[in-house]
Amino acid sequence: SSPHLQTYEQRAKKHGNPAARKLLETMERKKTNLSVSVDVTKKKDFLAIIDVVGPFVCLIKTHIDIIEDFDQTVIEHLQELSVKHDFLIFEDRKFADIGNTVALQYSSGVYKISSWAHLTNAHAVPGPSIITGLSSIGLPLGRGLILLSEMSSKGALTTGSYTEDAVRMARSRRDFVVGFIAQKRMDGIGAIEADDVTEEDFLVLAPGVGLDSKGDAMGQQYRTPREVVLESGCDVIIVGRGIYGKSDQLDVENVRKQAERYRQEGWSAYLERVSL
Ligand code: BMP
Repeated sequence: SSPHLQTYEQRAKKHGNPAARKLLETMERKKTNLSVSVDVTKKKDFLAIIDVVGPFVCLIKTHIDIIEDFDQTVIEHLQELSVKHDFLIFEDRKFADIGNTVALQYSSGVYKISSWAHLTNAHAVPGPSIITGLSSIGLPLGRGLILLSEMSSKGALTTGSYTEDAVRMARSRRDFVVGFIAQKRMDGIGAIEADDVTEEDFLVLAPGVGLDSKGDAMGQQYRTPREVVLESGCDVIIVGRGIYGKSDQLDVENVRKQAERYRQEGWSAYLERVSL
């Protein structure tokens, strides 16, 4: 049956990529398909939010380049928290250049993303060479790549044949590409008869998730965990402001409450889905 009707545990056993396998195992063990996107600019707030939501998530999503007071201790603490709370790390870098450049951006510079992020992502726009470049660094380290095949923002150009071509790119590199940023499952999309799609299991990570708001003033659009997981078959819900609210007024107790609430919503939608 289609991967989204199988349990995360069943899928973990069959997955060929170590980062995807570890993520699926973590989801099953902690009973969570929640990823929190920690988009704040101070390292103190960044680490405080992660310490509070850690018990409720399978994956922490970062934009490491928005932290104003970044230094190497941010990564050290992030890694300590990932062990303490048992979650994986996903740097939402959205690479979008030629293979040689993305290989350097992934491995080098200030952030050395490949040394600490289990997952990172890339736009499909440069074509297959972006996967060649990133995999030359990430594959030996056991990392996984997520391709953006759809975006959550109003008017996104990631539709139709672009989405199909992105899925085709992923299909030809299943050793390294483990899933998509998308709004729905991509099973069989763009496949031609010669493609064997029966063995493919792409994880679908869905941003644009919120319970109390339909969007923001800059084009973001929100759907509920139930819409995303049950109706659209996505595997991981990515929630940012829905959990930490306004970062200049951090209310730690409320952050904990919201993380538990989204975990519960996402997990019950998953349970309903696999029991269909
Ligand atoms: P929020 O829940 O606060 O709207 O945050 C969503 C997060 O997901 C942001 O970090 C954004 O960069 C990311 N994201 C998105 O919203 N839509 C996409 O299509 C792809 C993303 O990575």
